[in-house]
Amino acid sequence: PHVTRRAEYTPPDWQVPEIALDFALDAAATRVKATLHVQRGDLHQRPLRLDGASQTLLSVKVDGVAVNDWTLDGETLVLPLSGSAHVIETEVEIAPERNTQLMGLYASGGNLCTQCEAEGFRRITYFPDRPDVLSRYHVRMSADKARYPVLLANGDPIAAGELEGGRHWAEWRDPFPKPCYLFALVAGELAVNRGSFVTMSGREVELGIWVRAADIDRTHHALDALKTSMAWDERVYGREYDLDVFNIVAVDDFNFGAMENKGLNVFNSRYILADPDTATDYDYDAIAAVVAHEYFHNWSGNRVTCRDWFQLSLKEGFTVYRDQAFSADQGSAAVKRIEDVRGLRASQFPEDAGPLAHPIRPDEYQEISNFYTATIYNKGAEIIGMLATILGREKFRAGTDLYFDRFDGTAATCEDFVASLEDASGIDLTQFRRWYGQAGTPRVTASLHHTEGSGRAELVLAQRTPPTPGQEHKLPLVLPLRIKLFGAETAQTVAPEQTILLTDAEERIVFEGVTERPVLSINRGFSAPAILETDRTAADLAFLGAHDDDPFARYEALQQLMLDTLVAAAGNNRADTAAVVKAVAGTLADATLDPAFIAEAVLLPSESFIGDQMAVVDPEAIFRAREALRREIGRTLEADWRAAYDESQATGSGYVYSPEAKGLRRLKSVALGYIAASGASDAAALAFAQFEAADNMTDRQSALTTLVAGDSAERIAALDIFYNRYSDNALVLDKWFSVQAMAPRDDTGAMVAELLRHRAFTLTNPNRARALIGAFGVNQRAFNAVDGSGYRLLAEQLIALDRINPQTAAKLIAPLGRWQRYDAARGGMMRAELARIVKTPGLSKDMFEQASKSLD
Ligand code: HT7
Ligand code: ZN
Repeated sequence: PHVTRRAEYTPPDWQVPEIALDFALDAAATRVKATLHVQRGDLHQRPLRLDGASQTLLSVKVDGVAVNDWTLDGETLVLPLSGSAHVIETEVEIAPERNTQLMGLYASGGNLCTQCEAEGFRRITYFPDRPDVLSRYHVRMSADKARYPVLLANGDPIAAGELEGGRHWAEWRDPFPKPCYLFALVAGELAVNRGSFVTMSGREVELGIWVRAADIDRTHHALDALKTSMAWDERVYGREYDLDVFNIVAVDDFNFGAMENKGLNVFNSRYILADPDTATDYDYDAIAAVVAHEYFHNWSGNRVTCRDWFQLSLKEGFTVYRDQAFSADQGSAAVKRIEDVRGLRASQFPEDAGPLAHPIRPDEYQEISNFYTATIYNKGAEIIGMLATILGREKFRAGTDLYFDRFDGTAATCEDFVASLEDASGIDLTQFRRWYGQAGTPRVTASLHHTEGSGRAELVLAQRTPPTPGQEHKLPLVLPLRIKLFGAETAQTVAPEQTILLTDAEERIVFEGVTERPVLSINRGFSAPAILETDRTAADLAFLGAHDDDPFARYEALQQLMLDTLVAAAGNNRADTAAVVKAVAGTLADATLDPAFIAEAVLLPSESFIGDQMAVVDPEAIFRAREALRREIGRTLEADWRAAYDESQATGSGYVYSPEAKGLRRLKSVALGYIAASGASDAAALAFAQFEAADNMTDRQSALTTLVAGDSAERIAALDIFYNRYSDNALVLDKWFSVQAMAPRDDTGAMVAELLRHRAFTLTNPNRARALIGAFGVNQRAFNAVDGSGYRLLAEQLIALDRINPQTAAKLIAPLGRWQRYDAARGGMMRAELARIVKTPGLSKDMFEQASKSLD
C-alpha cells in the first residue's frame, strides 16, 4: 500500500487561484465543466498533476484549445504545460446515484449533496486535491426545477434563472479563497427555517436551515444554537462571520457528524432535527455542540486551514476545544467536563493503548479518512486545553488572536499555532511540543508523605508513557497538574490550589504549614490527559468524594473508589462495597449538589473502563461484579432512589430544555435504573408507566432502556409500541436498534443477529449501520461472548459494509483490535477475524489499513 509521510511534504507545484465550475445536475449522470486558472510555482518544469477518481473524462482544453497530450497516471490527470500560467478546462461525467461511499457528489433522500473532506473533491472533477491549494470559486448549477427546486453552494448567491425543458440555474460566488475540501453544493426539494444575525460590526447575516418540509418544525433548536454560537465566537474569540448568508442543510445519509463547508454546512440530520417527542436531552446537547463546532470552523479551519492532512488536529483539536468551552458556558461546566472526560476515556484512551495509537500529528497514513479519530479530535482538544491552562486566559486569547491574524487566508501547521501562542505569551513551549509527536497516554504516579507534627508534606510525582507501535521510547511531557491539599480532620484547605508543571520523569514538591494529615486532590478539572495512580486510601477517596470543592475531582474520587472496588470484585478479591454504598448515599443526600452532578457521580464506571484497569479483561466477571454492586446500591438505598425519582418528576408540565430540567430528568433516569437493579417487583411496571406517560423522548428512551435490560412482559410491549409509533422516523428507529444492541442481556448477540435481518435494517445508511453494528461492538459482554460469535458477527458485517461504504466500515473495526487485552482464547478468535478481513478480495484501502495494523 502507498504510504504518505509528513516528512515528505513539498509545496504544490501549481496553484489554482480561480476556479469556475458548471454542473449540469442529474442523479444518474451529472456533467461537470471545470475551468482552472493555474499558476506555476517556484522554478520547476514539472507538468500539472490533477487528482481524479471514479469519473469519466470527456474533454481537456488548454488555453481554449482541445488537447490530447495528457496522460493518466493511475487516476491522476497529467498535463504537460509550457508557460507559467494557463487556463485548463475539463469536462467529466459522474454518477451521484451510484455513489454509495457518500464521498464526492451523491444522492440522499432524492436530493443531491457533496462531501469533499478529506479527498472527495477528486471524485467530482480533476483538481489538485490537497488543502494547501486555495482558490476562489464561482459555481453554476443547472437542474430539473421540479426535482431540484433549491440550488445551494458556498458563499453568496449572485444570480438565478429559468431554462428550457423545465430546468433552472443558479450561480454562487465565494470570495474567500478556500481549499477544495470545503467546496459544497446541494440540490433538492428543501424547506427552510430562516433567521438572521447581526454581527459585531453591524452586518446582517441571513441564516437558513434547510430540511425536508415535514421536518421544518424540528429545526428551531439548531437555529437557536447557531445564533448563540455566532455571538459566543464574537465574545470569547473576537471572531465575526464574514459572508452575507450562512446555510445549513440536513441529510440522512452522511459518513460523519457534519461538515463545515464555507457558508454551506452539510449536516447529518441527527445533528439538526429535534423536538421533545423524538430527541433526547443528549441529542439536544449534541446538536448544539455540533452546530457550534461547524460554525467555529469558519475561523479555525476555513479562514485558517491546514497545510496538509497531518495537521488535521490544528483545526479539529482546536475546534473541539472551542465547542466544549461553548457547551460548558451554556449549562453546568462541571457536568460538561465529566462528560468530556468520560468520552475521552471511553474512546481515546483505548485507542492510545492499542494497535492504532498515533500522535495528534501523525507521521504517516495510508488512508487519511482513518485519521478522523478520537486522538486527533479529543486528545487534540485536551492538548489545546493544557496550553490554555499554561498560558492563562488572557495570554491564550492574545495567542489565538495572533494566530488568526498571522495566518488568515493561508494553510498553516500545528507548529504555526504553537509558535503564535509562544510569541504572544513569551512562554517557552519547546518541551510542550512533544505532545504533538508522541502517542500514548502518560501515567502519573503521585504519593504524598507527611510526618505528623512536622508541618511539612512532600509530594512525589513521576511520569511514564508506555511504548506505542513504532515509538518504543518516550520522553517526559509537560503536564499541568492542578493540585490542592485538604486537612483530613477539618476538611479545610491546608495548601491552596496551585498548578504544578510536571516536566521531568520524577519531581518532588514540598508543602509547608501543613498542620494536619493532608489528603491530595490532584489533576483537578482533569487539567492533564493522564492516567493517575495515587496512594490514596479508600477513606481518602470517600473523603474527597464528600468534600472536594472541585466538582470534577469530587466526581473522580467517587469513580476511583468504585473502580477500585469493582476491579477487586471482578478479580475475586475482597471488595469493600459498603464504602461505595455509603459514598453514593452521601452524594444522593447532599442537598447542596446540582441534580445533574449527582446523576453523574452516582453512576458506576462502565464495563469497558473497568476492563481498562485490568491486566487481562474478563468481561463476564466484570459484568457480574458491576451488576452485583448495582443491585446492592439499588437495594440498600431503595427508599432514597424512590424519593429521588419522585422529586425529579417535579419538572413541571411540558418539556423544557434547560440545565435544571435536564439535570432532573437525568437523575430520574439514574434512579429508575437503580430501582430496577434492586430487583423491586414493581420496577417493570414503574418503567412502563414512565414509558407510556412520557411527554418527551428522554424519559421514554430511559424507560425503554431499563425495560430492555430485564425480562418482563412490558419489555416486548414497549419495544413494539416504540417501533410502531416511530416506524417512519429514521433517527428514532436508530435508537430502537441501539437500545437493543447495547442491552445487558444474555441473548443480546442472538437479538442483534435477528435485527440484522429486520426489514428496517440496511447497511447503506451509515446511521443505521452504526446504530446496530457500532452499538453492538461497544457492548463489552455481548461482543466478547466466549464462543466468538460476536467477533464473527462484526467481521461479517464489516466485510459486507466495506463493499458499500469503506469509510464507515473502517471506523467500526476498533473493538476487534483490542485482542491483546483479552485471554488467549478470545484474543485468538479476534485475530482470526481480523486476518479473515485482511484476506478478503477487493478490500478497500481504508479497511486494509485498519485491519492489518490491528493485527500487529
Ligand atoms: N471536518 C469534518 C470532517 C468530515 C469528514 C471526514 C471524513 C469523512 C467524512 C467527513 N465528513 C465530515 C467534520 C468536523 O470535524 O467538523
Ligand atoms: Zn471539526
